[in-house]
Amino acid sequence: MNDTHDLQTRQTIVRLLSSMASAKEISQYLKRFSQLDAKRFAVVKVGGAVLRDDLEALTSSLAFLQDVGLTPIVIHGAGPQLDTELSAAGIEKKTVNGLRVTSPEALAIVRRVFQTQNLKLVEALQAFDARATSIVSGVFESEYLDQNTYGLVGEVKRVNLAPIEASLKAGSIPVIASLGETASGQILNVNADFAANELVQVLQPYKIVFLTGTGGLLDDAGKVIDSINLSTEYEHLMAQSWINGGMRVKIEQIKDLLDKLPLTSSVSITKPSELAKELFTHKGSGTLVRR
Ligand code: X2W
Repeated sequence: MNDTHDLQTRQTIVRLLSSMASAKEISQYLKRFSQLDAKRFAVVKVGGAVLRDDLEALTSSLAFLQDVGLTPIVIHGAGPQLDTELSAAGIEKKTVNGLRVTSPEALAIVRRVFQTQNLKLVEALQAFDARATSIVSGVFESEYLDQNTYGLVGEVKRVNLAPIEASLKAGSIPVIASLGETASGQILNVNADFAANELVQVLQPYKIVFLTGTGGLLDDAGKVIDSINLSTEYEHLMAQSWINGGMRVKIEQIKDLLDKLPLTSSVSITKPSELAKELFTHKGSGTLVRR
């Protein structure tokens, strides 16, 4: 780290400290996170929309974590970018159960777009003096989900941690694209939320963060819900008529995921600019889900 960057970092930390919470509160969280094994700190899922709309806040928030000695593991999608590029190539969009039906012609574009989006984030981080490693293959060992229905779409069978561990060992943020490959080397398109869930089950991290544009799960008035305790509120929440289809699925997926993790793990849904606040303050910012 050079001196200018050092100074910038200190200024950023001071600004954050004074705007967010007491120093005592922040150091409590810092201490807790620092005691975790590097692999078990946090998995951060970044949707393609966030890469498109909020790259600067995303980059500075991730770089901030590295500045304070914490290395998140980042897994990203590229949904909206794929929509744009496939449509420009004259390939009509077709989804079944929310998954993109992927032809061989589409896959060539999917691979290119994932590469581009992955490098865009890695380069943005590096321009911010953060260390980041591009990982676009070799993590998600997959099989065809159902070739007749979805084409070249994968279901993750095994997660290979070696590239992630090598990156963490070098103190570099692993930035992983959600592409899978079969035992015979066929690349497959994998839904980024599914890939993140598989990764989380293997790593068992303390924090799982979904970064979205909305900044959290929204209530009937469109306000971010602060926290959800699944052990006491799940039934009540699912009985609410205002919980729409997409949100219902999201809450169910989070419950399934947390059921497979230690009780100390929790899921946060927030936006990039609020990441530090969500991680380092009692009040948080976004929706905290625990069980
Ligand atoms: C997704 C992969 C990208 C993704 C797709 O083709 O859109 C399948 O549907 P977001 O931005 O996180 O939604 N794959 C099979 O999940 O990106």
